[in-house]
Amino acid sequence: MTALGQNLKINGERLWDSLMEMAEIGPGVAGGNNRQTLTDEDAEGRALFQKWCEDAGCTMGLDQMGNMFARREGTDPDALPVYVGSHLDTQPTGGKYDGVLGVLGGLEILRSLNDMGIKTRHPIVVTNFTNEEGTRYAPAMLSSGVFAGIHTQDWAYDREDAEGKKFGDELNRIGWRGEEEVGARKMHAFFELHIEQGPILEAEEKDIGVVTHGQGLSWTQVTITGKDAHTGSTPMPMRRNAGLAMARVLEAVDEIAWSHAPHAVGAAGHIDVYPNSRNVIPGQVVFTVDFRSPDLDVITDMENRLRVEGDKIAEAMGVEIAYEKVGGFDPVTFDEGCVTAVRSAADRLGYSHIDIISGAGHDACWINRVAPTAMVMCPCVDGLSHNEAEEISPEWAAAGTNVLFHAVVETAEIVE
Ligand code: HGY
Ligand code: MN
Ligand code: MN
Repeated sequence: MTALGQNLKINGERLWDSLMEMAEIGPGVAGGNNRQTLTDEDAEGRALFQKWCEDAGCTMGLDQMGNMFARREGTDPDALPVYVGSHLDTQPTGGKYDGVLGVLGGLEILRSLNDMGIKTRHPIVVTNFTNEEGTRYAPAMLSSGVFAGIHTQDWAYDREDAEGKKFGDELNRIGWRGEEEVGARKMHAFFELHIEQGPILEAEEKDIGVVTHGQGLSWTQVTITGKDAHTGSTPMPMRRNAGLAMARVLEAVDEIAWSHAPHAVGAAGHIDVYPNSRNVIPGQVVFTVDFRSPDLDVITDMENRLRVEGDKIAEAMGVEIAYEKVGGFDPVTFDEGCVTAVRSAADRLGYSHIDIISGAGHDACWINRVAPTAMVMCPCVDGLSHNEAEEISPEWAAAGTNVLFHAVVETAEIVE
C-alpha cells in the first residue's frame, strides 16, 4: 500500500479557485453569501457541484431530502464507502467557507486521487446535506437529522419558512428531490472538514483542530403575548408591553449563560415583533433562545431556568408566555478511531494541532449516531463566522483539506 507520505497533498490552488467560483452563486451584500436552503441560488450551487463531480468521474446519488452523494468507485464495490462532506447552504449573511469548505474539500480529494491515479478499496462519497443552517427551516442539520433517524421525513417536509412555504414543496420546486430512501445508505466512516467558527485555533496559532467532541445545542422558541396599543396615548400603567418583557427575558438568558461560564453560551438570534410598527406597543413577540454547552446537565439547567425566570417576568408584567422546543442535540463524542486518523494525519503532515470541542453544530453531530465519525477544523480570521466578513487563508484551507485527505484515504485503504 502506498505510504501516506508528506508528498501526498491536494491542489490548494484548484481548491481555492472552486471556493471562489462557488462564492459567486448567491452573493451577499457585503462580500459573503446569501445562498439559503431550497432557494434558486441553492439550486444553482447544487448544479455547479454536480457538474464538478461528474467532471471528476463521479456518479451522483440524490435522496428524498435532497442530500447529494457523489461516488468515486473503489476496487471493492461491496465495501461500505467512506463518506466526506458538509453543506452548501448558507446563512442569510453567511460567509464563503462555512460548510462549503467541507464539501469542496471532499471534491478536491477526489480530484487529487484522479490526478495521482490512486485507487482505494472502499468507494469514497462526497456529500452535500440539505439545510444544515436551519435558518429558513428550523431546526439546524435537518436533513442529516432525517438521515440519522432523528426526525421523520414527513415532519421535515412540513416545516414552514417565514412565508409559510413548506420544506417539501420548496424542495420539489427547485427540482432537487431525489428518489433514494433517506438513510438507506450505510457508511464505513464519515469525515467533515469545517472552519472553526471560533477564535481558539487562530489565537493558539494552530493549523488544525482535531475535533474530539461537539457541544450540545438547545433551541427554545418563546412567544410572549401582551396587548398592542398606541405608543403615544396609552398611559404607562396600562401597558402590557410584550417587547419589554422579551428584553427582560433576554437579560435573564444572558445571566443564566454567564452563571455557567466559561463554557456555556446563550442568546437569541431570531426575533419577530408584531405588529412591528413604530407607534404600536408590541402585542406579541416570538424569539428563539439558543443555549449551548459541552455538558448536558448545564443545558438542562439553562432550559429550566429560562422557564422559571420567564414565568416570573410574565406574571409581574401581566403578559402570557409560552415555550416550544424547536431544536437541539446532546453533546457529541466522536469516534476514537476516526479522531486518531485525523490526529495522525496532522502529525504526519507536520501541521500544528490541538484537540478541540466544536462550538457550532454540524451534520457530523447527527451522522455520528449512524457511522464512525470525526471532524477536522481549520482556523478562521478573528474566529468570525455567520457574518459576511468570514475569512480564512488559502493555506488554512489547504492544510485542513490535506489532513482530511489523509484521514479519508487511510480509512478507504489505498490499493496498489
Ligand atoms: O447552529 C449551528 O451551530 C450551525 O452553524 N448550524
Ligand atoms: Mn456549517
Ligand atoms: Mn453555519
